[in-house]
Amino acid sequence: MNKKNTIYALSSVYGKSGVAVFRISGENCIKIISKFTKLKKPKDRRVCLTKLYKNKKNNEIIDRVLLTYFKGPKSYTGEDCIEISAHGSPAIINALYRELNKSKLCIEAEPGEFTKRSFENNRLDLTQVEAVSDLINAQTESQRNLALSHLEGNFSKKIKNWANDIKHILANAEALIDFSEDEVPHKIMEKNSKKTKKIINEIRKYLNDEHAGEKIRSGIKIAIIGKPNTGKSSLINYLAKREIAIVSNIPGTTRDIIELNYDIRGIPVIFYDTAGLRKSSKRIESIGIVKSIEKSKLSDINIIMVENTREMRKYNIKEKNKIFVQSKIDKKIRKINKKSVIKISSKTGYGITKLINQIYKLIKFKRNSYDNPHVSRERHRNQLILSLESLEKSLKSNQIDIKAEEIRKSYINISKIYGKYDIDEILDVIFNDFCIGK
Ligand SMILES: Nc1nc2c(ncn2[C@@H]2O[C@H](COP(=O)(O)OP(=O)(O)OP(=O)(O)O)[C@@H](O)[C@H]2O)c(=O)[nH]1
Ligand SMILES: [Mg+2]
Repeated sequence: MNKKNTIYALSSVYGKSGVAVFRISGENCIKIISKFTKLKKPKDRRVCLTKLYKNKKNNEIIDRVLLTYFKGPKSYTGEDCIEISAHGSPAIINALYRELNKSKLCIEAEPGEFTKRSFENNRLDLTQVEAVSDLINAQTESQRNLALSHLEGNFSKKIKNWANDIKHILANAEALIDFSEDEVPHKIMEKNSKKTKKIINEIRKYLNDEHAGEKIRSGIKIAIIGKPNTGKSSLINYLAKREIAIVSNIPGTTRDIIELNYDIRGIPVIFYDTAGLRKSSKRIESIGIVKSIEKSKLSDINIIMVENTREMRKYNIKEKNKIFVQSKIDKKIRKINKKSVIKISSKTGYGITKLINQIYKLIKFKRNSYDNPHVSRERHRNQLILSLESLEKSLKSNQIDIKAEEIRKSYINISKIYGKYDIDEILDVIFNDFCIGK
């Protein structure tokens, strides 16, 4: 990627819409404004209503637009930027693409290139770059909250504080190597150990969060399992408010896993309808059953559909990860006489709210993800663990040079979270998730 190129992209979705937003970033912004408009000197961060000309001499207009100029470095990318809000018509969008291309003043941006420049120009750190992508992909309140908190820098502030403390510990350790003991402050070793222990405890406590952030990002997995014909597919259809799964009174109807994305009071969950569990001689059904068992193991919660207490004993799943449900309660059936078994009907909707409340009870997170943001990616967690392990090793050694080496490793690993060291390979992974215009 050539940093000197001025780039442009449609930042809103292509098609018919109220407004189509084009974004331009780079040193040719002013030239572009003077080529396409009659504006004399655009003011920084001021919106102006103006005509965009295809040809200024014969007053050939592309559209009447709102144009905002952001002078670098105080812009999203850190470079001169323009945002053009045109009418959202495919014809106008196409004309703008054509004319911007023809001007040779800018080239079309690659996915995530605006944000990449923002990172390169120190406008955003790596956790904030990731948060931009998460915010765009956010479907629920908790995802929006978490992404926004990371974008505001709350998470990296926390990490940078630890990194800063580790850097000081490292500086002290280096001083002990380079200078004799009477040249350095009194009891510096003890103070270093005390500080290290404090950081270790804080990071350990912080990581003990049931992976809430990662779950908020990717959705909480809930498998609906049980014997054939117990009403699993009927339940997922009721929740989806449409027929996403085939329902029949023939046991063994469902074979493939069927997914439903769902929002429980802002928390994203994914329900999985699975093949009924039984011994089957049919090949395809058996494959489905193997998949059901795998899905059940990989899920955070299992909704287990049962018809009697005997069936309940078969499921060896932790208490906090399972909910027993008896369906078809609208029919004349023998009700299971246990309060813990939620009785529902997928025909009338009876008991479904109770079931959703019970799920919410199991999945709601203690920590407020905005003010005290969770680790939202495995990448962050892995780096924190590496950093923590090095701190622990540094405490175990009595040799100051080994101590210093471990503290340095700890510092490098924690710094990689917000992007200071060897970040090229991480960048490629992150920007693969981006869309054009961001
Ligand atoms: N009256 C009534 N019938 C239900 C209810 N839930 C399911 N059924 C019926 O029970 C039969 C089996 O329902 P399914 O939802 O296909 O059961 P399943 O557990 O998905 O079955 P498999 O896919 O074979 O494992 C169908 O005839 C449904 O119409 C309910 O709440 N009330
Ligand atoms: Mg089914």
